[in-house]
Amino acid sequence: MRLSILSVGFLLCGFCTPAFAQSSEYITNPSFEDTPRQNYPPEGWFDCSFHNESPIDVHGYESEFFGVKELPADGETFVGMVTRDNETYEGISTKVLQPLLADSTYEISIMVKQASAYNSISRATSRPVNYINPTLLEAWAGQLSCQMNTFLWEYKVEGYGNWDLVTFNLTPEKNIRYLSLYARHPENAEYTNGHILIDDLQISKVNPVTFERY
Ligand SMILES: [Ca+2]
Repeated sequence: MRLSILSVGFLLCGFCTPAFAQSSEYITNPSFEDTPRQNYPPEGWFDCSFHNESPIDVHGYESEFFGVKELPADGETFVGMVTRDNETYEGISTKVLQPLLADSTYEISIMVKQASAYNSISRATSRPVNYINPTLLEAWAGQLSCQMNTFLWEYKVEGYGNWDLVTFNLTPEKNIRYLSLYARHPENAEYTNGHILIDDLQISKVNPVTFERY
């Protein structure tokens, strides 16, 4: 009888939304885990896309949305965000579980890459194109979701390759309650069709170095 209950439980879970979204000390679902699907942010994240434009996508290895067939850097799924030739771009935002405190220092890392293909329709020409142009990943802080109040850092992704581990230290001037990640057009460039894939966001507090006096 016990085996039967376990079997039923296992079968039922096959139809459930995967409960693999995990939390870190600061971020809900830092690995962007969810059921692969188009136009929907992963659990714990808000979509920051433009009105009348499609939201971001959650990709898995088997989903192949827009021709993307990449292995996750962590877990089962990752996020894809695009820039477009009509000047729009995509982003996601989350409320940090505990504020990143002013005058404290945090180490933040994230895995970033481009796929070899991200096939969609040009908004400018209505023709199929590969959204493969260089793209910036930008991080912003705000007091509300998707707010771009304080620019934190950026990283340029250019061309197909392996996952890049991007690490930087952040010392906020004000407490940060919302963290937002955007795909943006490179500065001084035309408004091009590009994309970035992101996975495995990590935030840890850097303890100040103390010196003992003898
Ligand atoms: Ca992941």
